[in-house]
Amino acid sequence: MRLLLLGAPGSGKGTQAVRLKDHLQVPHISTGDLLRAEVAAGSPLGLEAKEVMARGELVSDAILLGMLEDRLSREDVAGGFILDGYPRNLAQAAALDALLTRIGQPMDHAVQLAVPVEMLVERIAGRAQDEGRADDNPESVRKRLQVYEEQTAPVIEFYREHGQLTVIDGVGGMDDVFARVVSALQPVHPVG
Ligand code: B4P
Repeated sequence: MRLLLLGAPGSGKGTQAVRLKDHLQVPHISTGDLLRAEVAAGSPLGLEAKEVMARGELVSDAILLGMLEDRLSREDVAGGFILDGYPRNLAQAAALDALLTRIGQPMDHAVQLAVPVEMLVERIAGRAQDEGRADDNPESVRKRLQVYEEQTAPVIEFYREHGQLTVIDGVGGMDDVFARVVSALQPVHPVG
């Protein structure tokens, strides 16, 4: 299965993707994790991305597409994958569409985790205390939410217009949200 997870920062994409990867037995591709690995390795790409991420802005589309093409060319995605964190703007959505068409692996599901903004802020503040991620400070969080509204929210409409979108209530315990996503992925059997 090829699954796209959409949602604002703090909506639980990364959290659910880790559970879904075990359930579906497919790799989890998080562009945030790929970028953080480059930053940790101190690669030229990581050095370029580090400040941009800390400010809560988007890293360049060209870098992201190159990284994604590279990751999707690996053998372990032959049986499917969970993509989390990409696309984050309409240009990335169009690039992903073209890439998946070219490699003959169209997306099966696009799932949005819907969470009110006050709860997003609360969750990220919790993670800031637990993990101390560089972009979880209040100023970057404000910027990330603004970038989400301006650039990523239109991506949700892109998948809605393509008839691929399922919206899931992302409020509740992690197990409850997981159960909702899994049930949305079940094939619908016509009655009668
Ligand atoms: P990401 O790593 O994607 O970070 P994120 O949007 O904050 O989501 P994440 O998946 O980590 O958090 P989650 O909601 O699971 O991106 C970071 C940065 O990388 C971006 O700002 C950008 O600079 C760059 N980047 C990444 N992709 C890019 C792209 N395509 N183009 C350009 N730049 C890109 O969880 C948040 C917290 O909520 C956790 O602490 C979790 O424990 C908690 N939580 C989750 N579910 C919960 C629940 N049900 N109840 C209570 N708490 C919950």
